[in-house]
Amino acid sequence: MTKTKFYITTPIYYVNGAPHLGHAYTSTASDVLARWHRLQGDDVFFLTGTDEHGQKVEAAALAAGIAPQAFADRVSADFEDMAKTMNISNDDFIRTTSAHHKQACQTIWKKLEENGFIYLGAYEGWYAVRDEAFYDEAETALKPDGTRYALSSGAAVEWVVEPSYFFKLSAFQDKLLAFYEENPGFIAPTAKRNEILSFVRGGLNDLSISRTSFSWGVPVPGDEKHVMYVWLDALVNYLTAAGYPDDTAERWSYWPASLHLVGKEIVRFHAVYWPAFLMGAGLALPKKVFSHGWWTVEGEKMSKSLGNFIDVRPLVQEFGLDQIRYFILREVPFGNDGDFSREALKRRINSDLANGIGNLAQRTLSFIGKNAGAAVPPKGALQEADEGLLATTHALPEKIRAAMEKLAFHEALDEAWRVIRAADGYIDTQAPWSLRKTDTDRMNTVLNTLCEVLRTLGVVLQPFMPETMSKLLDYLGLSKDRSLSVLNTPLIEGTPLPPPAGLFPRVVEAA
Ligand code: ME8
Repeated sequence: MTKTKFYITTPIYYVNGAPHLGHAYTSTASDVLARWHRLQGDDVFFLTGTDEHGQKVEAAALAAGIAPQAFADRVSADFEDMAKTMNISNDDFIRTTSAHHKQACQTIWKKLEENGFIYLGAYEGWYAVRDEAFYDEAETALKPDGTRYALSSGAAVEWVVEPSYFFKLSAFQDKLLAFYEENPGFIAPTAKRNEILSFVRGGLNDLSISRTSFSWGVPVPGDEKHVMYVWLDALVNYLTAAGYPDDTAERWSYWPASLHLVGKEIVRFHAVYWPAFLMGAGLALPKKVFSHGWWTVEGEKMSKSLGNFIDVRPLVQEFGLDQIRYFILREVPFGNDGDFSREALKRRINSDLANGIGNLAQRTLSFIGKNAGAAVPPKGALQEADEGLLATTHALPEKIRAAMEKLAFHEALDEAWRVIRAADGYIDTQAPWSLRKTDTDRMNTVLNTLCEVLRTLGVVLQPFMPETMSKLLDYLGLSKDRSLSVLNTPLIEGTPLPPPAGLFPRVVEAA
């Protein structure tokens, strides 16, 4: 049987500044999905990388007094380091300054030109370097000090007049609307879809796709005074990594992408410009663009002026990797905005991880170590309480699958925690510590049931907390096959169990 292909991407991050919580968030969410699909047995290609061209990066390099390429090399390596720290399981890391990517950009440019969708003109209008975006005047406003800014992002805009190539975006309005209609799941969540639909219904202007006032970009083929607009360059990364323009490349079988996961501020680029470019080049369109919300930090927007960008790496050092991964996916319904605070983080670590799954595992496994021969206990006749808990447990993988399908990470975790609470209640009522003195067969059945609960939790939570769940599965004596399908085979009674250690230490408040 051929495996289902699943090609998932993060945005490629600008190398003008250091990686922060927002980048770690998108990458972690994508990672959880990639790992979930692998667990399901899908053939996954997971891509992340860095967006290295454009005016913003050139300006940052200049300010640092370093040549743009050397600057990009340094910051890109820092993004790779962040991915490593967060245990991101990407299959490739693309850099837009690579030779292959340049070739991919120039090929698609020529294709669009050949197909009659590119013409030379002159751009005169507003541009925000911070957003690398062109804005209509109606999308901007004046500040009291007379400077103009983009309403959607707050970024300063400047008046730009320069020769420019244009992409005939206006020719794609009806095609895009028909595509959205036929593929209602293409843009999610629904509120975002509605916003994009109304933007496209309002009419599309042709899009400036080259710049001449700086040179840090991919040269336009045949007219090297121009560099390509950084968003055209950037979006093409998703094709480059799949082998484009070599349609015989093995990677090409992953195209079209299954999912572009992006922050809410860049949906227009992914859900309007990108499908239009692909239609213009005669290429297949991605299946879905999902927009997630933004984090504030301790109630404030992260910004240069406040200097409150959070680097997740020191947090990982302080609180533990899986603790951070869990927190960011549990705290906020995916798609909504949320606030990151140390208090909320500590609360979740203590209540959900240390007192929740950590305590359940420790209670069960240390009890087995001391009182049940440090091996998977044998199961006797099941009673109603066992059957009830096992039914809840065995329903969990499907519930998680359904939640993951709609990227409802918080719901997936909530379902798992329902099982944890049910198991806690079960231990209290079954009281294995009393059974130890009165009925060891029954005690073993209770412990076997708890091992099955822990095994199920350990397997399905691997995508969220890979390191810790791998430890838990080690403590349960599971062999190396830890995909969802192992849950179809019974636990092997008598498997010796190693001495367990605590999974999640409590965070102790400084006095
Ligand atoms: O936009 N909360 O790169 P970028 C949550 N290069 N997520 C956040 C965030 C926050 N406060 N801040 C940033 C670009 N993000 C382009 C993309 S793709 C072809 C080109 C995340 O470095 C979120 O995923 O500005 C957002 O979309 C991304 O970082 C923007 O990263």
